[in-house]
Amino acid sequence: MRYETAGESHGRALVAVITGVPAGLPVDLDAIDEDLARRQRGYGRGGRQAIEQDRAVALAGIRGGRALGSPIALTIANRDWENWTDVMSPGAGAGGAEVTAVRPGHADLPGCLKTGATDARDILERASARETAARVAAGGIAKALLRTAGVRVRSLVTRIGAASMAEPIDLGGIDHAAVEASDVRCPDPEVAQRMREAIDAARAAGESLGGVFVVHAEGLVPGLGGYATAAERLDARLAAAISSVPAIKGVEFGDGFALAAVPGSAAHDEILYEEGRGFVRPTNHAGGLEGGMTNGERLVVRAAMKPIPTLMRPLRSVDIRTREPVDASRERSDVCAVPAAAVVAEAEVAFVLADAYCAKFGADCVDDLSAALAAYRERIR
Ligand code: EPS
Repeated sequence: MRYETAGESHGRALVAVITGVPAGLPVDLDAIDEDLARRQRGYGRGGRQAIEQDRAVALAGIRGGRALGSPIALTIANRDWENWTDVMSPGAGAGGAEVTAVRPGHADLPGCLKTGATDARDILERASARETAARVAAGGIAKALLRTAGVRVRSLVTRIGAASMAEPIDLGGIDHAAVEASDVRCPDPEVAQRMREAIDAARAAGESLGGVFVVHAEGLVPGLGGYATAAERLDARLAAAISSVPAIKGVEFGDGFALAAVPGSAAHDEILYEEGRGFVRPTNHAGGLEGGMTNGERLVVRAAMKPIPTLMRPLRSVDIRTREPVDASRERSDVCAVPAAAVVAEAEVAFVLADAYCAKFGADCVDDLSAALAAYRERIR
């Protein structure tokens, strides 16, 4: 399974094209819309989310609630387009709302240098995290496939700025309903309140805030991915997918960087065998990944998001045209989008996992995939 997106933040619409989806896969567009709504939520979001009510419209590849096996095309309208037609219309003569005071931390400067643009709007319209709505829609197709395989991908936010949950976090004991009900995706009400206060303080100071989220997946069979070639290694593919989410600066699996400080006996997960359950591990330091493959335990991926680069109290910059010092440009933006990024990362993780299921069990027909998966489960008991 592969996806590609198109669309500018204030253009007419976003588009996602997903290929390699097994024929017959049940696709619930309402579930995709719910994920789009989850991405829009979050304490600390800016004015744009009040304008948009993201919904996926299927243009191709789905018939009667099932994938045809042909490329799936999904589109999400930008309601804000109505306010930007003079600036963003593809027709000759459109323009204005130019940005030359490039923002530190955004794609503005390297994007202009790379492409020769002298208006950072040509860059930022695409580099905007608005594009991640299309990724969430694409990830919805992956989640549909994972549902048939008994896999559930979830996320929570563990840190916003200085407000953090106590470690270690028991992912098996997480109240998922509390995460979904929380506007910061944090199940601990006391920490969630401190997160909100941190966001309020950042907003008042013209600042922005980053944080940490965890994406985890249950129900995975062992042996997804591969040890034999670099391209098959699932941790490498997951790291690439999550790092591709705007503003992600760090990714770790399981105990991650903390494993560097402990001896081997405290780092690895002993192997036990239980009749009926098969191979089990009393611990999960590895985060469900060994040798570039799933090992059947919960997949645990943690990522760090930097603070959003658009600051109402701007940093020093240079005008891209005059090379004169200026304050960086200010645009409507979010103060904190960590809860949204967690939902986007769910989609990215789901896509990598769904692709790994297709690679191992077949991508032509969903019933063949299910039969191959059942046979595999039986063999490895
Ligand atoms: C976003 C939409 C954008 C921003 C934000 C995320 O909409 P607008 O630019 O119209 O306010 O709110 O984008 C960024 C943080 C960014 O760096 O570009 C969204 O839908 O997620």
